[in-house]
Amino acid sequence: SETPSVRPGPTVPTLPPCPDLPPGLVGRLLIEFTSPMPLERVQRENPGVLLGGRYTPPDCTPAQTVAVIIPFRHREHHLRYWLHYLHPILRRQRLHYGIYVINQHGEDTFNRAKLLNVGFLEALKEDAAYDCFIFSDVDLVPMDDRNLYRCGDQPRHFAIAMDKFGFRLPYAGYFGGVSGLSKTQFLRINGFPNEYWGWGGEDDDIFNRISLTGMKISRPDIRIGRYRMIKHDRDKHNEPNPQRFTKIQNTKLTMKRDGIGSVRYQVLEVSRQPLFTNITVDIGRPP
Ligand code: UDH
Ligand code: NGS
Repeated sequence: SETPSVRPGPTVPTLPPCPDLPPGLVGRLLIEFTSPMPLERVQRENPGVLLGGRYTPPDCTPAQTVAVIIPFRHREHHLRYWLHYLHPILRRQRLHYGIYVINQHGEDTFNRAKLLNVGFLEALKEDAAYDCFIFSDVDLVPMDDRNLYRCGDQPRHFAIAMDKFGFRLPYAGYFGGVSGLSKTQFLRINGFPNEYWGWGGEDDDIFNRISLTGMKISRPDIRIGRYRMIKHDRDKHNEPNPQRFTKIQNTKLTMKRDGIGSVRYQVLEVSRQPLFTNITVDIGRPP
């Protein structure tokens, strides 16, 4: 009798793991928002980015798959600067990543944290391999590429030294701007609150969720966690939420029922652009 011969298939070259400290970082960066930034230019300068804003390093295998989630409405010109600066930085950081812009449909009151919950779920629908989630405002650009956009054993706060706060943390429990949680950490806190309509407090609620589940915020060195914010006026339909002060007193009670397990929304459009995936959602309106 004959034994079936096992024919070796074509050899798939396996890349070595990416080094813990990416080579070729440049450190402090010059960030400015003066001349306008045409999207065509940003596309031309980032030919390695795949449709939908996906990227994989050509020379190594990263340990994590990172979804960058941006809450969004009517900030196209901020997004162009963000893409211009961030794609080269994330590439130098040797990240395997995708960019998801979560665009709130309609003109009802804005809800940042609910959009971030939507981003978590929708990114996972696009690629079940995502295991690290970076939540970034569209108007915040890091001034140092050593501020690595990846997850660790504790939730991470990246935007700790913003120009508008004199490059200092405004208060010890500040968790706004840019933050990162692994999939496990995000699920442990039941995701983010869905019930903060309008400006303020949702980041403090997230901070409370993290503390209440016994986790600790990790932060970069203050000299590295520097950010420039693109100056802007207050948006329409994102007025300060008068309920925010009482709401952040009640996180312990509300986090069990309000979070990733209870988020309701309707996806209206998923559009894969050259430098990002644009997901337009109806998230409803305040009760
Ligand atoms: N966002 C939008 N569209 C909106 C509102 C918010 O895209 O209409 C997103 C965007 O990613 C933004 C983030 O939500 O970066 C946070 O909202 P924000 O920029 O309004 O919050 P911030 O604290 O500003 O930066 C509040 C108003 C400050 C007015 C200062 C006037 N000098
Ligand atoms: C706190 C807000 C946070 C906000 C932070 C910085 O007071 O949501 O200020 O705001 N918390 C409450 O309102 C309860 S900033 O200076 O960026 O406008 O992120």
